[in-house]
Amino acid sequence: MKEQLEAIRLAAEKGVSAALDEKQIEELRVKYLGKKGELTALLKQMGSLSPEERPKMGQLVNDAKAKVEALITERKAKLKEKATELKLKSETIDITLPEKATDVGGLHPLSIVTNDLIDIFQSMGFDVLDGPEVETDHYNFECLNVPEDHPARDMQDTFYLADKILLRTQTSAAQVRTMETRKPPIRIICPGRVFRADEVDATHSPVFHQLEGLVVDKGVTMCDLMGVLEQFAHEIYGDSVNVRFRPSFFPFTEPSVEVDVSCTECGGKGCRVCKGEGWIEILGAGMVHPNVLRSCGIDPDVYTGFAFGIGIDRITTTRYKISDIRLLFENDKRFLEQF
Ligand code: 2U9
Repeated sequence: MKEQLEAIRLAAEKGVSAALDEKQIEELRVKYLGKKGELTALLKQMGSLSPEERPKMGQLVNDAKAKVEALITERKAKLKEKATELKLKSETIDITLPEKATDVGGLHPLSIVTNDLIDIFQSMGFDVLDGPEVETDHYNFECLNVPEDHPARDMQDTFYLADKILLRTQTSAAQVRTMETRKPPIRIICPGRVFRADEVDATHSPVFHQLEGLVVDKGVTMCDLMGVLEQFAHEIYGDSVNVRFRPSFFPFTEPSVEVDVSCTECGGKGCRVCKGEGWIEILGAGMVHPNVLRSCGIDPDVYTGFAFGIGIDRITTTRYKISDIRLLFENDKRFLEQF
């Protein structure tokens, strides 16, 4: 039995030190130490030994079991360490590798143009302000001298949300709110989204963008209006364009003008872009109507002012030769990536 024990112990030690993974180790543990294992079987044969030999042999088998057990534990730990080492090696990050290319976003063309307009007016000393998109009839129409029966108030033209609550049709409402709280001198611009119930086509959208400006002080004249807007036109279209002022009408300004620049495409000769006119309209403006100043608590006998409104979408489409305004609102990456 002693030789048998020695043979089993040697075979177990050989097997354990040759095992390559935890699965093989487990198989060996079952083979030698399990319930039906070879060493356990030896213990079961003890009954056939003499009472003197039994404790000696029992001790030898138990020693062999303990030794094999210890070998298995040691080999298991070693294999685990090796596996961890391999795993760490395979998971090492090579920080010298170039990073994966990612898509970098850019500014929307409307934002580019809005920022340019803001820069121009800020350099002339204008403050930039914001206002609510949901407005009241009072600020959007009444204070701006737009009478009750004016077509602009029609449900067809204005998005009403409730009685006398609407989506602003112009950013002037924000400027009225400013005039109520700030006293002259006032020099402000208000860029933002405005809403009109227009049918959608290549040149009309129910959501569009305006930048309106307002100057109020003692002694402000039409000459100030013309100087500021001529300077603006030259900054945005270049010094070579001609600027002209045409009489017009708006309820909130008197007198009112529309401002044109000589066609940037043909230089004024007449082409497809300017529809043969030689001129392109860029904005509307005028001296603030005395009724508007009065409704904002400013005495029109003491103060005068001028105001202007620029369609940002139109400046954007002409600058980038965009043939359809809808492209500005569709968020098609193929379009946006060009700016
Ligand atoms: C106050 C008083 C008056 C702002 C003005 C215009 C003329 C104008 C259009 C330009 C293109 C609207 O987006 S558009 O269709 N705007 O022609 N806007 S004067 O007048 C004001 C502003 C604020 C307190």
